[in-house]
Amino acid sequence: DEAMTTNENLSRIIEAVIKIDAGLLDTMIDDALQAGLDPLMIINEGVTVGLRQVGDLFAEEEIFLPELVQAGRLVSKAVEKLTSAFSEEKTIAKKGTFLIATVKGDVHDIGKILVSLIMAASGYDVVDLGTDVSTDDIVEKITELNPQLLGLSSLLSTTMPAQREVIQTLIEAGLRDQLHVIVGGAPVTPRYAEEIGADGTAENAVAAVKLAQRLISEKQ
Ligand code: B1M
Repeated sequence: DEAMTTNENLSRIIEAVIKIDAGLLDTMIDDALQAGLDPLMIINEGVTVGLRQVGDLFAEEEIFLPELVQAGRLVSKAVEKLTSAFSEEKTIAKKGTFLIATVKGDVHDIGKILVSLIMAASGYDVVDLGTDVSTDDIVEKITELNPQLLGLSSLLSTTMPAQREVIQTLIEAGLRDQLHVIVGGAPVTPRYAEEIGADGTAENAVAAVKLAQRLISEKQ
């Protein structure tokens, strides 16, 4: 049964991530690709599900920081491998510039990289400023590049206020109206996005592309 095979492949991948076993994960990903699973499905329903469970184990103190770091590296590598096909995709008509950063104080970047890759594959010129980026650096880049879209990623409840700070600073600088701001990251909710004056949030990379499309096509 086809569905059975897909689920089995995905649960083996999840298991390999939880075990933080690089060799096993590599084999399981190859098996899944061989079975015809879509790389994006492997990322969304396999490796990142496993990583979230690793995060839960960390929160429950079942594992500690070294394991969390290892799991992060393992998944970064897997995502890199699974998305290498995207960057080889043919260039399509450019839709605009998307500036993205993980906010000040926050070094989580796996989600941001995924969003960047999918946005780039969808025709946006992506400028990724990296992680732990100060509000001043973000605003400076906006002045320099004049992007249509700004993406702010935050994975920590302690760094979410930096998303608000960036938007406030843009308002004060008179720059807010010239671009759309998308905020994201696991703790970000639609309600929070609205509260801080963002144009929206997306729960994953594909949803981010859809949101960007909608914002760009709305009359500005
Ligand atoms: Co950290 N960490 N971590 N961590 N870590 C979390 C976020 C945590 C929830 C784990 C937990 O305790 N359960 C917790 C935060 C608790 C909280 O604030 N509420 C936490 C903590 C506490 C910490 C440290 C403080 C631990 C410590 O040092 N004691 C520390 C902080 C470091 C810092 O930033 N200053 C820390 C460090 C790390 C590592 C470096 C070890 C590593 C990151 C490696 C890396 O990124 N290169 C790490 C990891 C791996 C995680 C978990 C396990 C996984 C995050 C991840 O990559 N997920 C995470 C647990 C969790 O999220 N439940 C956790 C996969 C990724 C694809 O999903 O990032 O959510 P995500 O991105 C998604 C969507 O959110 C969305 O699309 C993406 C793709 O689907 N999205 C956007 C993301 N950005 C978007 C932007 C958009 C739109 C959509 O538009 C702009």
